[in-house]
Amino acid sequence: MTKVTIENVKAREVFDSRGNPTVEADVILSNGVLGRASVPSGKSTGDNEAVELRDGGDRLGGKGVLKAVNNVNTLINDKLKGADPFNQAHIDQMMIDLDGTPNKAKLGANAILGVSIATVRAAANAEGIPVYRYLGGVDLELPQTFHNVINGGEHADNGIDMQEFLITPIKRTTFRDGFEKIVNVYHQLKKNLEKEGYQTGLGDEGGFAPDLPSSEAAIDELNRAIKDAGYVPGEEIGIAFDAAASSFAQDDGSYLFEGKKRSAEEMGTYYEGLLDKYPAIVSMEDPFGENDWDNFAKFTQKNGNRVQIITDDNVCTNPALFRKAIKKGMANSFLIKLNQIGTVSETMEAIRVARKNGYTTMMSHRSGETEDSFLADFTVAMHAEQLKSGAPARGERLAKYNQLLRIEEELGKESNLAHFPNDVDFD
Ligand code: 2PG
Ligand code: MG
Repeated sequence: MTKVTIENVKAREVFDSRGNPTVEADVILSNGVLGRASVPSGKSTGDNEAVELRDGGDRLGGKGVLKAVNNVNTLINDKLKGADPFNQAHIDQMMIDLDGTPNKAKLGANAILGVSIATVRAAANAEGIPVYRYLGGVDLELPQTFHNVINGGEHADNGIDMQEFLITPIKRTTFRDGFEKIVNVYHQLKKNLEKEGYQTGLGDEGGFAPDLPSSEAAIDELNRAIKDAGYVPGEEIGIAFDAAASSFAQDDGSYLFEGKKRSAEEMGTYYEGLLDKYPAIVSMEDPFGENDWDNFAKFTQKNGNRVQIITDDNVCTNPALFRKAIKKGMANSFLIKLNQIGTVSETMEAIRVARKNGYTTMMSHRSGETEDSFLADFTVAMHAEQLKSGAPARGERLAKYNQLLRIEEELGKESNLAHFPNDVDFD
C-alpha cells in the first residue's frame, strides 16, 4: 500500500458568528481525502494568548485575515507537503518551528490552528472513523455541559458587569436528558424575563442580554427559572458564572464593579456572599483579573474546597502558565481553549498537565464561533469532564451540542456520564 501523505494545504477567509473574518483551512491528502476546519475568536482575550493575525488597514475594519490565509497557502503548504498526516505532534511541531516565535506571532495562531485541526480531520477521514474516535480511542463519555443563558460584560450591550451566567445539568440519565432540562430552563427564563418587562434579545453566546440591575439579579433570575421549570437548583440544575474580572480590573489593582471601586479583598467577600446565599453555584471562573495572581490564589486557598474555581485569562491554555498556577495554588480548574495556544498537540499537553496535578478541566468555545463542531468531538476524545459552549440557541452554539447528541447516539451503551464537579472531593 502506498503511504498516504499531505498533498496540499490551503486556506480561505470566511466569517464568524459576529460577522468578523476568520480562517478556514483545508488539508488534502495524496489519496484525495479532505479535512476542513475553521477557527473561532474571543473577545475577552488574555494577554498571554497566542496571536490572532489580523491584516489591519481599512478593509473590514482592519480585521481581515488574508495575511494568515497567505501564510497557510505559501509557507505552511511548502513545509507540510509530503508529511505524514497521522503524526499530529510532528505536524504541529513543524508549524511551531516554522513560526519560530513564542506566541505564534509570525504565521498567526489562527493560521496554525486551522491547519492543525484540518489535519486531524483529514487523518480521521482517511481512516474512515469519527474524529472523537481517532483522537480518543475507546471508553468514551459525554461531558457535563455549562450553558451561558444570561450574557453580560463584553458579550452584551447591557449594564451587567460579569460576563457569563451559566446553568448545568447535575442529575441526568443521559446527555440528552440533561440537555432537554437545560432547554426547558432556557425557555422558562425567557418567559420570566418577558413577564418582568426585560428585553429578550440575545448576546454573543446565545444567552439573553436583559439590562438587569446587577450580577446578583442575574443569578437570581437563573435560580427562579430553574425552580419555575420544575427543577431543584443545586440538585438537578447547578449555576455557574464567569466574572471575566480582567474586564473590570483597574491598573491600581482595584476593581470597578457595579459603579463602585472595590479592593480585591472586597471582591472576595462579595463572591463568598454569593456562594453562601446561592448554594446552587457549583463553579466560578476568573473572579480576579489576569494580573492578580496573589489574590486569586488566596481566594482559592479559602474557598477551593467548596466550589470549582476556574482560571482562563491568567493561563490561556499554556502548559507553562498552568505549571506556574499549580505551583502558586491558583484555582482548582483550568479552562481549555484551542485557539489560546494554537495547536491540537499543545492543547493536549495542557490537559495532561492539569490532570496530573488534580485540576479539573472545562473545554470552551469562544464568543466568536463558526459552524465547525470540532470542539464537541475533541471534548469527548479528551475524556473531558466539562464543556461550555453557550446557550442552547444560535446555530454556531448548537453545532457543538447537536454533534454531542449524534455522538451519544453512536456510542450507545459505551458512553458513561462524566463526573460532576460537585462529586469531586476537593479536601
Ligand atoms: C471566556 C470566553 C468564552 P471569549 O471568557 O471564557 O465564553 O469568552 O471567547 O470572549 O474570550
Ligand atoms: Mg472566561
